[in-house]
Amino acid sequence: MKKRGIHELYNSDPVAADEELWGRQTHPITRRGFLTRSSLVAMSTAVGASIPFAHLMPGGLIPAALAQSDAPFEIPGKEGLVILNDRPVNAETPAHLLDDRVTPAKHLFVRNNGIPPTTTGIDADAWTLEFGGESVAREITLTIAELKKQFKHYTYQLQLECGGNGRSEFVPPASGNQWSIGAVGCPEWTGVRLKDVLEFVGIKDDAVYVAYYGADIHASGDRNKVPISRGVPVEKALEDETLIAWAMNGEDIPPMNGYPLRFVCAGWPGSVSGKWLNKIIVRNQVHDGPKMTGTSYRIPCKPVAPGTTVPDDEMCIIESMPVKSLITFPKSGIEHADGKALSIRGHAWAGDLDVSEVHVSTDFGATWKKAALEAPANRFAWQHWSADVEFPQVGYFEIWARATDSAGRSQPMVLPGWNPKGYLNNACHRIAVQVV
Ligand SMILES: Nc1nc2c(c(=O)[nH]1)N[C@H]1C(S)=C(S)[C@@H](COP(=O)(O)O)O[C@H]1N2
Ligand SMILES: [Mo]
Repeated sequence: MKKRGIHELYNSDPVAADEELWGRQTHPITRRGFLTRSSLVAMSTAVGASIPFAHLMPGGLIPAALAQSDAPFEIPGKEGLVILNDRPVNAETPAHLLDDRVTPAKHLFVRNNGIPPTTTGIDADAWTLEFGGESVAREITLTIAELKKQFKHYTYQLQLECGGNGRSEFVPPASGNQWSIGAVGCPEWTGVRLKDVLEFVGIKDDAVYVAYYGADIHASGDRNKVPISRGVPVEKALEDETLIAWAMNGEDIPPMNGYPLRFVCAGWPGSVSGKWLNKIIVRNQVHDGPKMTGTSYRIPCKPVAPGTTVPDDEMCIIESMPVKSLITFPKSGIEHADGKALSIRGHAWAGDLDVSEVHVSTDFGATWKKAALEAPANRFAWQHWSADVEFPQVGYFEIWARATDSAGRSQPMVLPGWNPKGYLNNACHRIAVQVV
């Protein structure tokens, strides 16, 4: 059986795939919970090689060679991204296409909650940004041309990660786009500091929150509803790196990523970075716009057992994203010649914090080797890491990467705390390597 065939089968219908591939076995193998002693032979067959470190593999682990998908999808200008949903459009980036130090426009994921506005042919300089809310001193409107003229420009490399990145791993499953690992990117953004603009507009002493509205339309088509309007506490909003941006990587922001203007507030869930930005409000209370309440971008304040129904007043808004890393080279599933070291690399990031260390393992986490780690280009930029690894013999191996943040917290090897909507999965990324 060809590996490709298994990929396709599993991507289209995991249950049917399990039946077709393993139906005649006494102990059927499910995609979630792959490994039991009895399935070892079947698993080796499926990955096309023996697995020398099989005895170290945690029970229930699906080999990365089978768990990952790179089925092609085309959005103009976003070639190679994997579609998760087309209404609204959501597409993630396979890890190996995130190898660039600065994420190119074509490889930045797309996460839409509603219908994007049509912006082709508009006069971007005339696009307006309105200021309002109970705690704003002056209700004024500025055009992009005025923003560009009146305030100092800043360029920062800022990481953007959807709070639901990694959702597909949760058991019981969480509804929503089944992101695997690619709802993240780190382009360079150019714009003005929100704090400079808010200093000009003026905020009242009772201000506690700053929130955005965008020009996209609710998925139902109802113009009285907005798809999403989120915000952050004033202190986070006023950080140096919080931008009102009109450019990404020195060019117009791509249409699907918020052209002509977006809010960029790095380190927190991507949902706080409003696209097609047309209004900023300063609030005297925690913002209560769509996707601020209930189970949206909120997690149980205290850990709960998987599947628990959590009362509303025991849910807390997600703030800084947890430490995480990606292996961006090589691509999962490569063949590597026995006896030679393999140079691997990737990025790591840690929400509001820095990454202090990255370790890699080739034996399912039994032993770890420290990787070389670079400083970030600026605060909130992901950090590049690299390492050389060796394999003791031919066979199926996995490379795992684990980052540690400046507060000493590391990525878990297994799924972290369950929550109703499947946020904040920062489990280690892993790739498959066939040593031949
Ligand atoms: N106006 C608007 N802003 C938005 C969204 C949206 O649907 N509409 N999605 C948010 C979410 S959930 C994420 S993760 C990021 C995704 O940004 P990207 O599509 O540029 O990658 O945008 C955020 N900003
Ligand atoms: Mo998101």
